[in-house]
Amino acid sequence: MNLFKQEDTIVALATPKGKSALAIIRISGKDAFKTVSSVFFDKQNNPVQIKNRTVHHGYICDGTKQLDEVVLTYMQAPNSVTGEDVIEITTHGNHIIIQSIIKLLLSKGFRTADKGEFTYRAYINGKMDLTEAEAVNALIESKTQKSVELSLNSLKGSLSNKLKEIKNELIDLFAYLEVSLDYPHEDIDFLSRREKEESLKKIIALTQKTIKSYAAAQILIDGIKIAIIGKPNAGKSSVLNSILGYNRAIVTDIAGTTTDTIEETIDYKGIPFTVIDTAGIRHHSADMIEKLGQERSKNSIESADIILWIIDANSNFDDNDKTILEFAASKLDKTIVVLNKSDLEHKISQDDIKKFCNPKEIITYSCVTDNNTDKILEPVYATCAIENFDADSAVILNARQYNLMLRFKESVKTTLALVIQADSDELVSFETQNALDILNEVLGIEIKDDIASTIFSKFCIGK
Ligand SMILES: Nc1nc2c(ncn2[C@@H]2O[C@H](COP(=O)(O)OP(=O)(O)OP(=O)(O)O)[C@@H](O)[C@H]2O)c(=O)[nH]1
Ligand SMILES: [Mg+2]
Repeated sequence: MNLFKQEDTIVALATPKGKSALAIIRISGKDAFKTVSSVFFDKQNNPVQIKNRTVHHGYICDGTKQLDEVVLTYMQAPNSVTGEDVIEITTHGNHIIIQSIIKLLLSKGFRTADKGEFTYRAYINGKMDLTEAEAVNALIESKTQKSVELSLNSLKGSLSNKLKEIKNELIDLFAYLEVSLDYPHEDIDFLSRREKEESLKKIIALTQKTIKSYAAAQILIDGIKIAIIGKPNAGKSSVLNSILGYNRAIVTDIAGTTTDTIEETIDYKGIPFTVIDTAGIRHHSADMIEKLGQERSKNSIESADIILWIIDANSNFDDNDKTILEFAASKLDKTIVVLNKSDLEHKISQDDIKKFCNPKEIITYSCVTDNNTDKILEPVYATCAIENFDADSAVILNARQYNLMLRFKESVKTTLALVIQADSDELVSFETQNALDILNEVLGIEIKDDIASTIFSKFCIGK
């Protein structure tokens, strides 16, 4: 990101590339008004007087050539999304038109915006803090209704407000400590030890609640990975197709039909479930392709949050099943066994399986007669443990915020220990300042340019 070139006026397509009814070209910077005014004309080819907070209709022209009939809005600095002069041009959603308008604006001295640069400018100009800027990105990336709600709440300031509440509590304490340091001979105890302790304990409790929100938020935002494993022909691909509700994977009665992993994501009760069908695992794999496929199956087991182990009820628990048991051994607490083909004669029962292993759960199922995949998905959902999660509360959205909040909590705990030990106010004050610095980093106050650059580079262009 061109962090040091804020004097540039930037332009980018804010809507996705490709054919669409409409597209929006976004411009921000000091030359936006003057330059766009010079290329914007009405039907009679007269320049249009662009007014603040007004929607205008007209034509973007390159000399005498009309490039497109457009609608344009102007938001004058500082009352705009970036805090600078912002113009949005709504064009027809044709790539040639969009490119010709952007090319024209670039020829007039604008620069193409870097990833996240509009949001970066909003942040730099105090329109939002870093947690709110990060919420913008989380919102765009949201895959389910629940993660949309979460990100939207953060964007409206739920996390930011909570952090500011914590910060104010800490600043109060810091102020008292500083005063007592500045006037050491005054015989006034501004804050008793008990009051200091109470204040710090309150901060720790608030911080802990916020930190706890991350696990649930991660599940809601990133979802969970579910690997379907089992020996060849157990019905893995059939289970995947049942879950998806359409025939995504090829199903045949030939053992070894699936040779590669097949990945699809569904939205189950607001959580993105990424379901991965894998190649059947055999005790002795035959050819090269099968070996490579099984290698991928093993990798899927390792990276999965939940394993659906499909066992064929119509077949004996054989060496192939035992090989799978070895692979999944360390993850049995995350393994749900699906005793499939239960419509056929049972050669193995739930009790037989329990003799071999102790998975999280065993479900009896049939891809032929059971048309209710909730039987499989509900136990998977239960493992996510998000029932009591309050999406309206302050929620940590990403690893950056999470790691900093852990550090913050440790720092406040150290401060509390110092207060309890009745250490000098100087030491307590020093540690309080350290905690405040960490909190400021979460909010993006006085952070280094390279940190900001890394954060905003994760955004898409035009945002
Ligand atoms: N009766 C019955 N047949 C099933 C059931 N599930 C799958 N099958 C059949 O079992 C055979 C194998 O199914 P697949 O879904 O291809 O099995 P797979 O585990 O993906 O097999 P590979 O990809 O070869 O490892 C097919 O003929 C399916 O129609 C079931 O619940 N009941
Ligand atoms: Mg298959």
